[in-house]
Amino acid sequence: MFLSVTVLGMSMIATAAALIPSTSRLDPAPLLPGFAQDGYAVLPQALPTPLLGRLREAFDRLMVGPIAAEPQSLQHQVNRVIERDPAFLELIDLPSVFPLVRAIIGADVTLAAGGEAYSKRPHSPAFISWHNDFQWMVDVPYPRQNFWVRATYFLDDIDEDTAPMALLPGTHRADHECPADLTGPDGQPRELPGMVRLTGKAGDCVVNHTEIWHTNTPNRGTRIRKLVMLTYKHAWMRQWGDGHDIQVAFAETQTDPLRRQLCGLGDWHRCDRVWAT
Ligand SMILES: O=C(O)CCC(=O)C(=O)O
Repeated sequence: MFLSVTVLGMSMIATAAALIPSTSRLDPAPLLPGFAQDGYAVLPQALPTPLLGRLREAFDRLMVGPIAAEPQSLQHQVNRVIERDPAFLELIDLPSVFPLVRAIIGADVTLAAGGEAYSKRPHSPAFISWHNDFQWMVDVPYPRQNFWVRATYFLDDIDEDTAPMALLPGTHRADHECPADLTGPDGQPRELPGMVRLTGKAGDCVVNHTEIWHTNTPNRGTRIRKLVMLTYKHAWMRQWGDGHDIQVAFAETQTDPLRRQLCGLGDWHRCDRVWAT
């Protein structure tokens, strides 16, 4: 028995926003019920075309070194991308995505890390199987509150063969962790009833609750899968360490109050309840 939760919502792409012009400011209200039910939302064409072009250029430039150093790695990763190119920095408060993140987390929203670029090579198995992101935490009961939200930007089209992330809608509300038997003996994710593969077009964005059960899938295609991920949290949580965390010197270069807050500046104990958002 793979799935014992009773909360598998199946509205899937019903959570998707109606097509929106990517330069306009997103109204998050219509998306919130679907996000609460399913644990994710799809924002088609969230990236303005000129920004998508600059992101692609920056992504390819940043990946040259890591790919040359370890060509056989299943996946290559560059951390703290917002510090490395202004195109990535633009994503942190993007009007077509950030209002949803702000609405989910709340006024004390901050970045959980400096953003990651991920390059997954063709003809490669899944590099990670079914999990919820804070599965390793002990003594934090389920169902869990919304700790973190992740925004994943597609820099190229992603079809069923291009290693789409897959998830099980509604499992962010499960009363237990993601079971180990969702992974086969070969370490690869099993096919599960109700699983949704997050395919889409270049420029799309997926926002997900990080406790939803999710997995990578094999890249059976001939193209590299290119994603950029930003994660957000409450101000009272620590950033992810291990080279992911935004450097204070970089944060101090920001002048916009919201960006300074997002980069972790300012007290987390704002007893006056005054936030930049
Ligand atoms: O990149 C993917 O397809 C999934 C990544 C994932 O599961 C994770 O980072 O937690």
